[in-house]
Amino acid sequence: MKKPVTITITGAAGNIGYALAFRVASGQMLGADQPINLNLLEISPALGTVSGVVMELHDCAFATLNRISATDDAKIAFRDCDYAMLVGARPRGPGMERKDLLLENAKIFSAQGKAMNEVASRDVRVLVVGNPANTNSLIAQRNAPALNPKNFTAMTRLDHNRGRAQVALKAGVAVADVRHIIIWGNHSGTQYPDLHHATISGKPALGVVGDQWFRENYIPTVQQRGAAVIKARGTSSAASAAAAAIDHIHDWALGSASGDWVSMAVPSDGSYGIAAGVIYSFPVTCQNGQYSIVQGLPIDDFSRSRMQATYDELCEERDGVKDLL
Ligand code: NAX
Repeated sequence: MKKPVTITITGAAGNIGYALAFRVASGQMLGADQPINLNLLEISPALGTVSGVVMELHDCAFATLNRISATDDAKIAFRDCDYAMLVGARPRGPGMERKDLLLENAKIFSAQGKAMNEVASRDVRVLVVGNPANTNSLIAQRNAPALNPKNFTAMTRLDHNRGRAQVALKAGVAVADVRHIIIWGNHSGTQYPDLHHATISGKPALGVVGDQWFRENYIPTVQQRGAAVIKARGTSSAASAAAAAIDHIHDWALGSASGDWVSMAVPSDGSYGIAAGVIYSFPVTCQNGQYSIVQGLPIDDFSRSRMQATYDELCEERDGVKDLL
């Protein structure tokens, strides 16, 4: 058996946390031969609920679950943590402006960044799911100067998976036939789901689905999918978000599928004219526990303007929390 890895999930009593913890504990993320120490972090009022999640995790008797703990103390939850899945965040309350939401969450992610800086594994890999995910990831990163800045990422894999499925549905093919989807930029309504490089069974996807459908249906459908799920279900995406979080860490740790790429929001290295340091979603491939931004894709004027709009929004978000960076 391998040495156990420690995974911290924040917001474990919430909707996504409940869908995520069991799949992580059962080995679906890092493999059936990888023992897991699971640390669940919640706020004090949710400790009762999370103790029920711990009971159920024990009751599953997963062979991969080595040890489990739940706490409201970040320094306990992140101790020696190898993977941090930061799901817990403050939801937008009635009358709350986007700016207030940004600031409330900024406090959470700066505190968690500081705690990881002190106690997490020096090689910890961080996935931020809680919104606004890209900016929360930036805040955590800037508050953890002793850790590798490249290891702070945010989740756009749900958008990527949504985009892939929409193309498969439109073309009447299996999801596996659809490759090279890209989500550029922010996990928000400005994200740019790009089909210019996508293929369906090896042929250019735009030739199959058409440029008009791409611009008028596909882009808004992927951008607004979260709102559509809330409207239909009365509550936000949970199982699909958990599945995407598992895909993100699985591929980062164990490698992405050959002959394809995935979307991850990662600190820019200046690729595609995006200023270095901005946590921006790019197409990436993963190998040996490292991701690399796919280089050299041609970008036309339409794509460039969409990529710029989502970049501008990220810069605005960053300016709104600059005191915490
Ligand atoms: P819930 O409100 O059901 O759960 C959030 C949980 O986080 C609660 O149990 C709460 O007590 C806990 N929490 C709050 N502050 C915390 C802190 N400081 N430390 C630890 N735990 C804390 O929300 P849920 O539906 O699970 O969504 C979680 C987050 O994911 C939200 O911010 C949501 O907007 C975001 N999403 C991000 C997505 C993405 O693709 N990046 C998609 C799905 C989702 O909308």
